[in-house]
Amino acid sequence: MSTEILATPFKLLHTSDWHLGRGFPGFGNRGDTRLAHARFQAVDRILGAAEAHGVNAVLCAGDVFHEATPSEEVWRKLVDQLRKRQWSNRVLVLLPGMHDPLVQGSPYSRGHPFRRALPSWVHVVDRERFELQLGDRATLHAVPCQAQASEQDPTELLPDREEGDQGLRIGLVHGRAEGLAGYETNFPVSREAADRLGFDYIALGDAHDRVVLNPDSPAPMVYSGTPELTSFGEQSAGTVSVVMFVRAGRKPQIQEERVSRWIWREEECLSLEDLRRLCRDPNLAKSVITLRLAFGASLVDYVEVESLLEMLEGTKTRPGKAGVIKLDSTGLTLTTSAGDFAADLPEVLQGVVQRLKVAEGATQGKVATRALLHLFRILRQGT
Ligand SMILES: [Mn+2]
Repeated sequence: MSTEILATPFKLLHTSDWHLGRGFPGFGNRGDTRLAHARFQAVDRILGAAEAHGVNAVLCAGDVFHEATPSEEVWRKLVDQLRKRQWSNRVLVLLPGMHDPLVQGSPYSRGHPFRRALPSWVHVVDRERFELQLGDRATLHAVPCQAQASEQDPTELLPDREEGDQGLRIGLVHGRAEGLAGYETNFPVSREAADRLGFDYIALGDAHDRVVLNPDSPAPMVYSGTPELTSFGEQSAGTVSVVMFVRAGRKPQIQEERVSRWIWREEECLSLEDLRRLCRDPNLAKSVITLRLAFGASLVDYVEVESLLEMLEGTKTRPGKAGVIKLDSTGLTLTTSAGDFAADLPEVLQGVVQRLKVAEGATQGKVATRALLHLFRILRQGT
């Protein structure tokens, strides 16, 4: 194959696993809607990045939607976002994945109102051997998922390079490559497919982390990863790949570009000072946090803990400093001591405090401790 320099470099933006319509019920109502909305916002940034880089094509390698039959609200939102762009020399290709396979009733099926509403520059991989000419030098070959599970390797349906074919050949499939957790259970993907079949690049979807399968091979197979994280376990998600072909027959340059906004963090505070430090963190507003508290606090400290948590979580009248937060305070204990209350308390209250302190050691001890906390708080407010 010749290695002539292309008159103009050919550029792709590869993304996958948008999971539009995904819910996040573990984060409460506010967290759920913010994180669901964040996925659409990521799509806007991806489309913007495609324009900024002047790519010829954007490939989304499956799991565009979180479900096979997303609600009209979900697919219409995507349509609205796409229709805001007026692309004339750039295409977007959407591939059905495991979550959103091409099945009956799918928005990808012909005749579905989603298809009719899409702008003309959006292409849907709606047949088994999908082929699309990208500019005058490249051809895209794509294979859709047609079920939520299958033992078939989708790359087996990709055509081999024909003799004398000097063009760029791009593959687009969704599945789990050899060596990744879960391989062989669903849509297994051979790591050698690009090499064996004469592809210049195979864009993969399914893994949410970014993975370059064969970095030393001239024919890269890459998972771009999900553009916005969906869980705490995802270490290297949040990017897209900008792929530039400068010379025919030579390995493309692959640039990783961050598009995620949200930072997912699992935090544990083992002291009040840890919690104070977290509250000063400049990235709180764009953080999705699970916060575990595991320390004992005196009455004075406990009151501060409560106000810091209120600041993080927000109230009905004030937004929280944390973007999304899920709190586990089962490890927070309240300890009271003799010096918690002023010595000049009215006699009747001193008696109450003493009786509650005795009650703390009894079977209903927790109730007594809460009562002491309430009394302490009321007395502080009064001074
Ligand atoms: Mn996925």
